[in-house]
Amino acid sequence: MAIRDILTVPNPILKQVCKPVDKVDDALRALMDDMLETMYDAPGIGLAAIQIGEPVRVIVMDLQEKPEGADPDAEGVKHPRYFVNPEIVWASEELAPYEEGCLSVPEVYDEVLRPARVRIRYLDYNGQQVEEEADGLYATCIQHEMDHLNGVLFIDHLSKLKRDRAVTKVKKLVRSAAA
Ligand code: K2U
Ligand code: ZN
Repeated sequence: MAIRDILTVPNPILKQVCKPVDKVDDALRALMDDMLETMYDAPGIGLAAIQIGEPVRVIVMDLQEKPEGADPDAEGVKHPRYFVNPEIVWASEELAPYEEGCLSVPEVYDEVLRPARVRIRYLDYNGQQVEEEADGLYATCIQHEMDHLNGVLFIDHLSKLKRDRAVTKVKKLVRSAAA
């Protein structure tokens, strides 16, 4: 497993529409392992393959849910999720706001409105088809990550002024980190 560099705006690679995966094999599982290690290191709760420069329709996630009755201060129990070729097959008309952030747009946060509940279909780590409903943070995060697979960032849902300010802020942040 390896921790990979996370691309940041305005890298044009992040605007690519990612390609479906042909086969869930050991090579793809190695990529998903790298994605998960990179996400935990960031830290984040979701990551799309394009964020480490791999233009394929793959997402990893760990919402760090604590099991019922667990010690609130205990180290989060890991609950990794893997999504290959994910599709949204239904979305509620009801919308829900969430203060989003993004590992590719560091230190920028703003409210985005998205469908409150979605039904998703995907292949899991072993290539088995899964179909399930998501709500709350799970619904927000999967929609945020699926936007990445279509070259869309959460700042693309904001005004041009806010988007331009976000990109300027990240460019300054990256420049000062490199100095
Ligand atoms: O795509 C990414 O960069 C991963 C995001 C996932 C995410 C974005 C918006 C809302 C929920 C999840 C990162 O994990 S950003 C860090 C973060 C962590 C918890 C809640 C919100 C954002
Ligand atoms: Zn993101």
